[in-house]
This record gives sequence, structure tokens and C-alpha cells, in this order.
Amino acid sequence: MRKGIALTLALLMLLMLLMLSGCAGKQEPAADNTSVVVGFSQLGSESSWRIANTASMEKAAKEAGYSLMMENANQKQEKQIDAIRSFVAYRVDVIVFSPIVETGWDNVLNEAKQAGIPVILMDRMIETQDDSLYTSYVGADFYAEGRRAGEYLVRKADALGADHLRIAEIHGTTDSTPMRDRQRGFMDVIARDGRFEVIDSVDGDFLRSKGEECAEQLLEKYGAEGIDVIYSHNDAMTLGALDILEQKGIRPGTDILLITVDGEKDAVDALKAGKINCVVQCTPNLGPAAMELVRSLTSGETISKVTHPEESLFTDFDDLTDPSVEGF
Ligand code: GYE
Repeated sequence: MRKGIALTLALLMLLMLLMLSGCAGKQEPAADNTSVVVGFSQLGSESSWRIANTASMEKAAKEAGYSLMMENANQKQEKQIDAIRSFVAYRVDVIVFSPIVETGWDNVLNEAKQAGIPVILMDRMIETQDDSLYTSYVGADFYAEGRRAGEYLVRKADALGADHLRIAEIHGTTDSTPMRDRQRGFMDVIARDGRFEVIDSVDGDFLRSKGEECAEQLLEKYGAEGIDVIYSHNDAMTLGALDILEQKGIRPGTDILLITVDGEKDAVDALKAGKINCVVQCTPNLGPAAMELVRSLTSGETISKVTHPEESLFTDFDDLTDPSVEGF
């Protein structure tokens, strides 16, 4: 009888040991991370940049072991507001969101604040009098991107010996951070240089289809001879414009210079083919940095208010056969 009990106990202990060692041996994230719920409001699916950004967030959350509740707002601010409200009602641990435009968030973010839920702005910023409405921002320095685009153009004008370049801008979603700051950075560099004239600025909403429409309108209004440069705030719009130029027998990159932002594969390939002159990089891979902020926050660490990724640019001055010149 005693022997029987001892044997059962020994077997039980063996079983427990096996279970414990099984847990320790797993390569997966700590089990308790799954109790951390991150509410993520993505603004839409307007470009390859956005699709890559969504994938980066999903992958990073999975790797960190967090439960990600994601809502895609399909370019509607109201849908983002609804998503944030639902995250508050669900009492998620952290809210991450990419605001489609800068204004109009104070009420809903106050609701999150009252509920004690920290908010991380990912990719885009908000305009508010109350900085306590968000804990941290992780995303590009769009003003620096705009400046890089302007500095490239100054260099190009020098190289061409040009004394008058007429620029048409195709800008991103009105009142979004990348639209505002890519425009401001670019203008700040070229404004006091008499060689540059901005003849128009049209809204392409970061969409390829609108980039096509904008190019059609600009060509109708000014003719190919009336435009020297198109500065477009993202690759999707640039690639749309590029198609229209080619359809009309205008050589993109030669007859009209093209400056773009993002760095998706198709744009970098067009740069290599001489059809785009400058690609200012903007990385969509913000997932790991965003999840690191979630980790710090949920571990009670203090976090920095602003995190910018390192970014650069590719241009027709560079050695484009270098393997580091590649898009996402
Ligand atoms: O440049 C564009 C996307 O906010 C940085 O949004 C992002 C921008 C990106 O639609 O392609």
C-alpha cells in the first residue's frame, strides 16, 4: 500500500517536472503577455506603405505575445473615434493609433485619459493644447523628410545649372501630419532661392488613383512644357502620376523631374530605371518600436515622448547598383 502511494507521488512529481521543463524550453513569449491587450486603430489601407505598416504592427505584437485588437477605419476619422471608444469600453491596456488628420481628437482622448488608458500615437501626430492626451509618439520626422526633398532639388538645380524650375506639388491627405510637415520642410528649403517657383499644390490624398487625376489636371492646366518638377508626398501618388506622364509620351525623370517620399519597391525600381529622381525614405516598420513602448509602459517604466526612426534618401546622384538601395 505504502509503496503504491510512494510510486504515485513519484509519478506525479515526474509529471510536474516534465511540465515545468516543457514550459521553460518553449521559445514562445512569456505566457502572461497575452493578458496585455493593445487596441490598435489603423487609419486605412490607402498605400503600400500603410499595408506594410499594418503588417509590421501585427508581426511585432505577435512576437511580443500581446493580444492585438485591430480596427481599420478605411480613411474615416469617425470610424477611428468609434474604434477608440470601443477600446475604452473594453478597457484595453494600451491604445495605439495612427490619426488620419491632426485635429478633432481631444474629446475621445479625454475619455481614454479618464479611463486611465495610455495612448501611443503611431506614425502621425495630433494637434492639441493638451499634451497629456497622449503618452508618446513614434513615427517619422516628416519635416526632416520635406527638407531632404528640398535639399535634393537644390543640388539637382546646381548640377543642371537651372535658373528657373517650376514645381507642382501633389500633397497627401489635407491636414495630416505628413502632408503638413513634408510641405513645410520642402518650402522652408526652397522658399528663399529665386530659382524655384511653386506653381500649384493639389490634393492627391496619398492615393494612386488621385495621383493619376492630379497629373491629368496639372498637364491640362500647364502643359508638359509648363512643369519642370513634380514633388509628390508619397510613392502611390507618384506612381500614378508617372503612368499618366508615360501615357502622354512625357519622359518621367527627364522631361519632368519626380521627387517622392516612402521608398516602396516599385518607386525604388523606377528610380533605378531613371524614371524617378529622388526617393525620400519613410519607414513603415514601426511595429517593434511601438511594441517596445507598450512593454515599457506596462512595466511601469517612463518612456520618451517622441521616437523617430533613422531615415535617409536615395537619389539619382547615388550608386544605385549598391545592394543597400532597395525598397520595402
Ligand atoms: O507616406 C503614405 C501613407 O503617414 C507616413 O501615409 C504615412 C504616410 C505615407 O499613406 O504612403
